[in-house]
Amino acid sequence: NHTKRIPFEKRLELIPNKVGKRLVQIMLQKKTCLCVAADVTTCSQLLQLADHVGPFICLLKTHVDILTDFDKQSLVQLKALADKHNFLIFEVDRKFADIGNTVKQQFSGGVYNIVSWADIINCHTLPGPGIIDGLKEAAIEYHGKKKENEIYHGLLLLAEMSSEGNLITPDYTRHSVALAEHEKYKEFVIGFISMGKVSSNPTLLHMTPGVSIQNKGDNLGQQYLTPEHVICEKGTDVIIVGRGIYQSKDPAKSAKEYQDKSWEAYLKSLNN
Ligand code: 5IU
Repeated sequence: NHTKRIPFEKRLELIPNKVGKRLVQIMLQKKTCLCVAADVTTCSQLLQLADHVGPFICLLKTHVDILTDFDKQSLVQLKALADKHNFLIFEVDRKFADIGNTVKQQFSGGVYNIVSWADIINCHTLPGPGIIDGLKEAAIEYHGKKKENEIYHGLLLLAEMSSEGNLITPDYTRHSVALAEHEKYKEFVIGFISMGKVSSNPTLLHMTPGVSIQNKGDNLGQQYLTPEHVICEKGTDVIIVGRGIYQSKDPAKSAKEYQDKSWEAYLKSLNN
């Protein structure tokens, strides 16, 4: 964590995955390190939130299985909003955690058909490398037999969690980092969900949940740090903010505030 931060412009040239590249391009264009966690329960709330916070974010994280009225048409509209405001969609809800053969089906099948609309997904590393292989196969099959470096999906590995008492150990994190850094996955794995920088490989992105300007935590184990702390002290790249934005009176205004704080912290961390 003591290595100097490399500017996103430099990292952009090194990142092999298309989604990872696209994300960093958006961050630079819009000057934002903000991902909004849209944990709302209806499609209309989701679309409204996406439209309000869209201008200020690089990424929108969804939990499709908490929507009471999920329908595919709303996803088409969500995609249109992503194009309108220039952000990517991170379907994180699954945190895939099963064996390769099962996650392959969960990713590409079922009512959600995640492979057809999500740009970024994530998974636990608990099952071992087979989980990455299964997801990668599904991504490649969906896009037809193109060259490997044309995979149009990015996978984040869950290297650390924000919740109090979670069972992830430093050793588990190190193994997750080793998987992400493996040559075999460099076209597909774009980084981590972690509490800060866990790898010095400049092609891997770090995204950190448990971020709030106002609060210290909730009554179900969530623990919060400020945008500045996770970017400057912990060295993360993207902050993930849920309730701090969608529960505020004016989500667009709050999103702008988090965007500004995230970008200021990024610029400050370049000089650290
Ligand atoms: N999230 C966490 N912590 C984690 C992981 C995911 O908070 O370790 I992995 C998700 C859960 C929620 C969002 O969708 O990030 C944080 O939302 P709040 O900002 O509302 O706490």
